[in-house]
Amino acid sequence: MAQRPYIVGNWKMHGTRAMLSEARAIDRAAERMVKVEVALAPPFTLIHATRKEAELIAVGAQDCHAAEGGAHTGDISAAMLKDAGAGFVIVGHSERRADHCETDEMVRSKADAAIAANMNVIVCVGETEAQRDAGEAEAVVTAQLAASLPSGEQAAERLTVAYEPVWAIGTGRTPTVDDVSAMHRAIRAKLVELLGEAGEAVRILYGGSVKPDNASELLSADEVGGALVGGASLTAESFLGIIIAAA
Ligand code: G2H
Repeated sequence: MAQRPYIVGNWKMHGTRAMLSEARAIDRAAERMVKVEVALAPPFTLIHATRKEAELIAVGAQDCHAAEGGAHTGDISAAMLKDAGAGFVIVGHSERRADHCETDEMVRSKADAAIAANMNVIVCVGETEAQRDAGEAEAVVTAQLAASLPSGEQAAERLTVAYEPVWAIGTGRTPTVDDVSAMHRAIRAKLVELLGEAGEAVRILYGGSVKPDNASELLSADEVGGALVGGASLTAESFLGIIIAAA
């Protein structure tokens, strides 16, 4: 049976408790949207409350530390996130790779930590505009993928990949459908090379300026199994527009 589209909202560093009403509204509507799998990744501070407010959608985190615990001031482990109600972790988002100098090796360690805590993981990859202009996009993305994927037997079944071209994030610019298709086919081929048959079932999301009015087109591209949505996930109205487009 074909997998349902997976639509994940990434609230980034947005949201205080006042935003829980948006999570509640998304959750209530998700009840009627059996054709789509919906998830939200609020900031750490709202994970527990979102889990309590939103009964149907999946709730996750935007990052975790690679260690189980210890003297890491200001950091948070996968087990702590799970305890707070998170079922998945996003790792390797380009904003973290840029703001926190996260390498592929660090991303892989975080993904391994999430899986060790029995959580699902969304591993993000994507090229910069300069890399695309230089004709290096596929090589960059498949190399990132090979170096960032979690290891171990459980990896494939707990893994989702998100392709997010850095130049499309929060800019309102998106690749063409043909470009998205080409990159997602390349990612699929790499997943199969790395994971064997299990790589066929790993969902590949597109992320970067997904909006209600372009979601349907972007989701129609080859091998696109859903979307990772930033700005347009901050209100129930726009996020539901994307969910409806995916249904
Ligand atoms: C890409 C995306 C969410 P936005 O980062 O991960 O954000 O939809 O705002 O481009």
